[in-house]
Parts: sequence; structure tokens; C-alpha cells
Amino acid sequence: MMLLNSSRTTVNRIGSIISKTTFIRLNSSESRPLPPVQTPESLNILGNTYKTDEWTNATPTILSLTDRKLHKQPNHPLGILRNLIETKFEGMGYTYYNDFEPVVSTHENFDILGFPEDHPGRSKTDTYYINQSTLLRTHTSAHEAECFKTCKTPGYFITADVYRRDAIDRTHYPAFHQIEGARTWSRNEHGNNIVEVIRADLEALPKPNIVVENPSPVFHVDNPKQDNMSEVETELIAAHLKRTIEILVEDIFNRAKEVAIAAGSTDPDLHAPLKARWIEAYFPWTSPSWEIEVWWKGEWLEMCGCGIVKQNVLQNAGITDRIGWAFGIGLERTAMLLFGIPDIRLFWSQDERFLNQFEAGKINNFKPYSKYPGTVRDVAFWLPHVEKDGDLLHENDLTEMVRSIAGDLVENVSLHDEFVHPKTGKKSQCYRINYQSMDRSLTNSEINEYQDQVRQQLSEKYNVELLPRVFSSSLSQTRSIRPSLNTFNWSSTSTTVSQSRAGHQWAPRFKNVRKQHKGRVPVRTGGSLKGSAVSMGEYGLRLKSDGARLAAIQLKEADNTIMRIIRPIAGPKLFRMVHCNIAVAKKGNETRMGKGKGAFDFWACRVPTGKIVFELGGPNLHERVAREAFRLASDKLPGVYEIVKRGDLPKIGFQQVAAPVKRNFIEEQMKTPSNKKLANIIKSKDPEILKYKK
Ligand code: FA5
Ligand code: MG
Repeated sequence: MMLLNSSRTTVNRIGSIISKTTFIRLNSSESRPLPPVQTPESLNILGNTYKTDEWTNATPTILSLTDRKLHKQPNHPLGILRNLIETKFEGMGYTYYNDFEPVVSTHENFDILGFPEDHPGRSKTDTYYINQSTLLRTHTSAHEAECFKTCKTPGYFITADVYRRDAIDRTHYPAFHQIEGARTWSRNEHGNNIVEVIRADLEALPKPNIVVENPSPVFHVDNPKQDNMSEVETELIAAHLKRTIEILVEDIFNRAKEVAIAAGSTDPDLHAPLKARWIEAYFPWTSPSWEIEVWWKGEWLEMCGCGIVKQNVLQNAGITDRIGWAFGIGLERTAMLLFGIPDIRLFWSQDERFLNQFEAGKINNFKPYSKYPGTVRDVAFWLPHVEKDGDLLHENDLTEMVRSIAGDLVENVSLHDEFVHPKTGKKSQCYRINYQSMDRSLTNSEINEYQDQVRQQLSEKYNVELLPRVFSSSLSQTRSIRPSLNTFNWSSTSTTVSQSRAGHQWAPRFKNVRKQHKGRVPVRTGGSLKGSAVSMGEYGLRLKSDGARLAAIQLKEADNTIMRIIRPIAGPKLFRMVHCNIAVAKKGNETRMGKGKGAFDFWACRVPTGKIVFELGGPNLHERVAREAFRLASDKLPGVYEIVKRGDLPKIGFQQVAAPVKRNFIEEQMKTPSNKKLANIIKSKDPEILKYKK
């Protein structure tokens, strides 16, 4: 159990509170609010004491996970999976390391592996630091050098818990487990025979029965081979690496298929051969490098990263004669599909109803023991004005803070909305927090208590200006007013704004004010289909309800939302299908003849029912990504929208029509040509006339 250590009694008191709280939380998933905690002078982790400094950002909640060692519990899904993998490679020359402790130096985690100084993985927003030179390892590769040095067999496997400051959701958790595998061949031992030895080792491996897409050539300028290895050596080592991982993938996924079929799934993919693909990747300590993705339940799942170990990494470990490969697999996501576990947080559950479902050596489908409803809270605020964007609150900081307050009751924290005031340049953000317990129902008052603390700490630590909350009874949730709706003058758009009003007990608690621009956007009745079917991309966002006037700023918000989702993926492209051509003036309807319009206010456009506003297309665009982007974007726009695909029928107004038939008028005319035309045709075939055409 983690303890905090300090000479000061006040901190000792906090220390004892924390260890007690942690204990409660881990045993019943119930967490009581913590008082705001200052960093103590030193931390005691797994029996060692570490001095803290301004780099310290590891929280008590995270440190309390360091002694769980889930991968070593034989009846835990992670222990079962580790065992399965180790058994698969039994007798093939691998040593298994399962006892490395999670506190390592920055040297082991980054420097020795050649991470550049400015690598984002080193930043405090991504990594849990104990102090400037010590951290919770972010990957099992932190022990590569040490194992290369000490391992007596040609290969090894390291299984361990790793820690990353990451967003929380169904498949991400700040603590998870990895298996690192590595294998090398010695030049001293094999001399000129090394190629033959590797080839023989490769041929001794069983051939997995999966369909694999493999990029060729094996190496090239952007994913280069190393100078000290010949082309044949590189190709053979790469083949050995890939075959090893494919064996693992085949084994795991075939078992997952069996479990899914036994659980009643009728997905036709389950009876087809397994599909996988290799993609080129980059890791600072391997070259060439790859990642493998496996086709599972309709999407490509990233399974693991790997590559040929760079020579300087081996040299840093004092090894000059060996060449070989390494890979790293995330255990949780693999175990989730193998055992049908729906949420990554469940791995940390200490509920008997979870733990009793699993047994060493057996893979079975997890049976959810209960579904307790979750509850959503928003928190919205103005960020303080700062010079550099980097000084602002980072999403991971907020996630961390919420987690330190409400523990595992936090299912998901996400940036829901962002808005920059057009005049002042001030930025506001709205975060949405999903609270849910795996084992019990949550009460509103309990969640409100956490939410109060989140708000309090936000304003204390980050100096943000909180926006008021709105109570919306229809959702039985507390929502903050969306800053973007609250601060911009929407008078010309048809948006529903809920606002709380001060009043006496007879006044309504809240009121929906429907603000609508004057005049209607006409429904198309003349037969125009223009812009109502997808023409540029693959998916479109089409207005389904009454025609609306969209303000440029609303479109910009929707645009930003879509871009935020597709920007990280190389390939997808956004097509903006409407443009703002109406300059809306202030006091438009008070304009008298001769007085001119009021001052210019904003740009807008009129979109009739059935017109597409945005389209998404381009390579690497998954339908689910497009749908998610459009769903979030349509939240930002007035009106009701539908998502259409290329090939869907166009619309006239509300009416879906049959696809237009293309007519070739010239051909039709040729069937019954006029006399004049006929004369022309005859002339055009006259050889005498054709002479002049050349
Ligand atoms: C690495 O961590 C490298 N150390 C792997 C490696 C080893 C490459 C040796 C080359 C040679 P990456 O950051 O992609 O790579 O993480 C590896 C796997 O961990 C991912 O494929 C994913 O399955 C899993 N993973 C990553 N982040 C999380 C998270 N927050 N929660 C659960 N699983 C995660
Ligand atoms: Mg990766």
C-alpha cells in the first residue's frame, strides 16, 4: 500500500487520509471526496522513498494502483492472458520477466531508447512524474536495455503495468499492462552463419493461417534498415518478428472467435479466415518499425508496435554483437475482446461478481452482472487570458483532477464544446463528465458533491471563470449553459436557449425561449434537386427539418467540431457545401426607406430543407468517424439533420425522389432527325466532304 512520508505532521495527517481513502475506494469502488491535497515532501512507493519536486504529478489514486500486479493474478483476465501467451512460446528460448517495479528513471524510459528531447511522451501532460528524474514507466520498453544485458536466452518477454496520463473512456485508462517481447542473434556465436541460423529459426516457426497485407519493400528511405545489417539479415529478422506476432494474433483471435460464437454472435466474419495488415510505424528505438492491425467486428484494431532494435540501443546496454527485434502489446484491449469485457475499468474492479467469473487457463465470455445508469454533468468556464496556448488547461489535467476527486466513478471526460469570443478573443470550454459505477446506482446528491469539488478546484487551481449551471428537469441532469449560446447574440437564428431566471416561487424554473429569424426559407417546390445528394465526398450532413438560416459563426463551430475529429487522421477531407452570402444587418426590420440599413452584424446563409451542408470524403475515412463527426457537428447547428451516403437518393424539400435518369438528348434527336439534320448526316459521311475534314 502506498504511503506518504514527511517530517511535517500536517502532511502525515493528509498521508493517512489518503491511504485510508484509497483503501475504501479500491475495496468497494466507493470514493468519498478528498480534501485538496498539497504535494508532500516525499513519496513512499512500494517501500522506496522518493523526494518530490515541481515535476511531481503522480496522484495518490494512481500510486495506489502500483501494488495491484493484476498480471500476476492467475484467475484475473490479465493473468490468464499473460499465461496463455507465455505458454504459446514455451520452449522457444524466451525468459519471462514479470516482477519489474513501475518506478523507473527518465534515462531508462526515454534517454537510453533515444527519445528526442522534445518528444511529446516526455511532457508532464502525458507522463506521471515522481520527480524530475523518476517516473512511472510509460511502456515496458523501459526495461529493454536491462534485459538485453542480463538475459541468458536468445529472447525474453516482459509483462508489467504501465502508466500514462490519458483521456478516460471505454478503452483508455491511465494504468494498463503491456507485454514486451524481444529476440536477438549473436554475431560472435554464429559468425558468417548468422543468416542461415535466422533462416532456420524462421522456418521452424509454424505458419499461421491468416490473410495478411504486408507493405513492400521491407525497408526504404522513410523506414530505413540499419547500417550494420545486410539487406538479407534485415529481411529475415523482419520476417521472424512478423511471423512471431502473427502466431500470437492467430491464437488470440481464434480463441476470441470461439468465445464470440459460443456467446451467440452471428457475424459472418467469424467464420472467414482472420485478416490482418502491417502498417509502417515509427518508434525512436527501432528501425524499420511497424504496427499490426487486425480486422475485428467491422474495424481495424491496433494490436501492437514493433521493429528491429536500433544498434545504438543495444550498444548503450553494452551489447555489441547482437541483432534482433522487439515488440510491445497492450494487454487490456486484447483481453477485452477475448473475454468480452465491455469497459477497461472493470479490470481494476475488486467486486466478487467480476473476479469470480474467471478461472486460470479458461477463456469465457464475461456476463455483465448489472447495468447501473450513469449520469452526465457539464462544467463550463472561461479560461484566463494567457499569452501562449500551452499555458491553458490541458484536457489531461482536467481528467486527472476529476479522477482524483471521484475515482473510478468517472467513466469518461471529454471536451464537449469550445468557443472563442469573436470580439474579446476569450476562450471558453465546456467539459462533459460521465459518472457511472460498475456496481451500484449513484445518487444525485453524491455526484453533485463531486461536481462542486470539480468546480471549486477548477477555479482555485486554474483561475477559470465558471459559468453558471442550469437545471434541466427533462434530463434530470445538471448542465452548464453552453457558453457559445449564452454569449453570442443569436437573435437571428432558430435556436432554443434554456436559461435560468431569478424570480419568485411562482415563476417557472426554466423557460425555453424559441428565437427565430423572420420569414421562412422556402421549401423547394420547383423540382430543384441541387445539393441534395452527396456529390463530392462519401457522406453528407443534410438538413431534414424546416429550412433554416445558418449564421457563419454557427457553421464555423460545426466546421471546427468536424475538423477536430478528422484532423488527426491523414486523408479525410471536409467539403463545405454552403456559403454565406447574406450580410445580416442590425435592426434589419426597422430600416426605413432613405435611412439605409443598420450596421453590419454577421454573415449568414439560407439553407432549404433537403440540402447538404457538409460532406466528408477522402481516403482512410471510416463510416463511424464520419457519423460521429456529423453527429457532434449537427449539435452545433439549428435544425434536425440526417446523415446520408453517396448513392442515397436526392430530395425535393421533404420528398425523397427517384434518382434522376440521365438522358442523352443528342442521341434521342438522332433517332428522329429533322430533314436538315438528315441532310447534314448524309453530307458528313460523303467521302468527298470528309477529305476537307482532315
Ligand atoms: C509502445 O508502447 C511501444 N513501447 C511498443 C514497442 C515495443 C514498439 C518495442 C517497438 C518495439 P504504443 O504506445 O503504441 O507503443 O502502445 C502499445 C500498445 O499499448 C497499443 O497498441 C495499445 O494496445 C496499448 N495502449 C496504449 N495506450 C493505452 C491505454 N491508455 N489504455 C490501454 N491500452 C493502451
Ligand atoms: Mg501505437
